[in-house]
Amino acid sequence: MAPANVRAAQAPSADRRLSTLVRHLLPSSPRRTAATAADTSATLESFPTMASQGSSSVFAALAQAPEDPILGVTVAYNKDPSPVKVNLGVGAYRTEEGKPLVLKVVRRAEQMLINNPSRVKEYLPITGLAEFNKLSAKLIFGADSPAIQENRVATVQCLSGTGSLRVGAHYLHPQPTWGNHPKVFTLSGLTVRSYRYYDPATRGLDFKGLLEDLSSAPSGSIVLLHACAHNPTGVDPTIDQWEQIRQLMRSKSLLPFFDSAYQGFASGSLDKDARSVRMFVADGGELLMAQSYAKNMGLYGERVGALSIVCGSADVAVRVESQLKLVIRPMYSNPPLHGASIVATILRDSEMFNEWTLELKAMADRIISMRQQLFDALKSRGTPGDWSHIIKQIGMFTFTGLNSEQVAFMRQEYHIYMTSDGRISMAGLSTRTVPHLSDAIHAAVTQLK
Ligand code: PLA
Repeated sequence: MAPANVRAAQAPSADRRLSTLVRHLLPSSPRRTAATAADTSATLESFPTMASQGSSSVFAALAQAPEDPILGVTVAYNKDPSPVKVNLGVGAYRTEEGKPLVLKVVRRAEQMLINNPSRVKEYLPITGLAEFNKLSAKLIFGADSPAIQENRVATVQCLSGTGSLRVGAHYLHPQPTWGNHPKVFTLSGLTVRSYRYYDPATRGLDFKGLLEDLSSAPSGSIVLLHACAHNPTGVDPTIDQWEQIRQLMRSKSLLPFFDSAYQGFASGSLDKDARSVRMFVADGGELLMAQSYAKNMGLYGERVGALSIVCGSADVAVRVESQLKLVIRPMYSNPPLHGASIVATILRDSEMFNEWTLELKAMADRIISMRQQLFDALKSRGTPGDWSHIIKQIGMFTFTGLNSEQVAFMRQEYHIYMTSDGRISMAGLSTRTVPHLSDAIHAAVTQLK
C-alpha cells in the first residue's frame, strides 16, 4: 500500500490508531524507536515495504509479550505435570469430576439445528440474528420491560461479553475490575478512569468511596457497572445501595454501561440477577448493556453475546443501531451464526427455557456449596483469619485476600493455580479438591504472613 494513499484515506483518529499499531509492533527497534505519534508518516513509509534490511525478519526486534494475567494461568497450569494440580484461574465451570460441562439443553438445541435441512450458512446481517437479539433483550430487561414495548432498545449480536463491551466501549470502571476492562476501553481510544469499589479492610463494598467518586465524575461520563457477581471481588451492592447509585447517576447524567457476564450464575435466578439493570431501565433513562452467554449457557468458545442500548425514544434507537453497524462492519463484518442459533432455539421454547434454568440453577448451587465446603474446611483446620467472606461473596469467584507471595507459594508447593490477586474460581473446585486447597491456604497463611 502506498503511504501517500494511507495518509489521504485515513481520518485523524484512524491515523492515530495506525501509529499506535506501528509502535506496538516495533517497540524496541533501534532504527524506528524515534517514531512517535507525531511522526507517523515516516514510520509508515518504512513499514512494511522496507522489510529485512540486514536482518532475517522484519519482526526480529519484537519483544516477547507477557501472558494474559487470567488466561495465562491456564497456560502455566497446562504445562505442570503434577497429578494433583488444580486450575482455579479462569472462570470456567467444571463438574464435580473437574470436567467442562456442555448443558444437556445445549446439546439438544444443537441436535435440532443439525437435523433441520433448511438451515444454511449464509452471512448474518451486521447486527446478527434478529430473533436472538429480541430474546436477549427480553432475558435481561424482563418480558414486560417498557423500554422493549416502546421499541427503545437497539440490540446487536456481538462476540460474547468482550465483543459487546468492545463495540459499546466508553466508560469508567470500578477498582478493581476484570483485568481486561481497562485494556478493551483504552484500545478503543478512550480515557479510562476508575472509581473506588472494594475495601480490603472489610472485604466488602467501599460504598462511601464509590459515591464520592461518582459524585465527582464529570457529568456525561459513562460508568461501567457489573450487573451482578462482581469480578473479581464477589461483592455486589445491596438493592438499597443500587437505588442510591441509580439516583446519584441519574441526577448527574452519568450513563450506565452494565456488564452482565453472570446472569443466573450468582443467585441461580435469571430475574433476581437482573434486578440492578431493571431498576435503571424502569426509570425511563438510557443505558448500555453488554451480555454474555459464555457462563450461564456454557457457550464459552462459541463467543455469543449481545450489546443492547436502551434509548430515550424509538426514533433514537433506530439511529443508534445504524451507528453500531458502522462500528461493527470494519471490525468483524458480522457475527457468527452457530452460538446465536443455539441461544435462540433455547430462549424461544418455553420447555427448553425451563430445562436451561434448572441446569443453570444446578451450576449456581454447586458453586454455593463449594463456598460452604471451603469455609468449613478452613474452619476445621483452625486456619488463622476470618474466612466468612468466602460464603458472603457472590458468583463465580472468591476474592480470598491471599497476597501474591502466598499465591506463588501455593502454585509452587501445591500446584494450585489462581490469578496473582488471590482470586479463585469456585467453579473450578470440587469436593475432592477442597481438602487440597484448604491445606494449601492453611500453609500459605501460617508460613507467609
Ligand atoms: N465481563 C466480565 C466481568 C467477565 O468476568 C468476563 C469473563 C467477560 C466480561 C467476558 O467474557 P466473554 O467475552 O467470554 O463473554 N471473565 C473470565 C474469562 C471468565 C476471561 O478473563 O476472559 C475470567 O476468568 O475473568
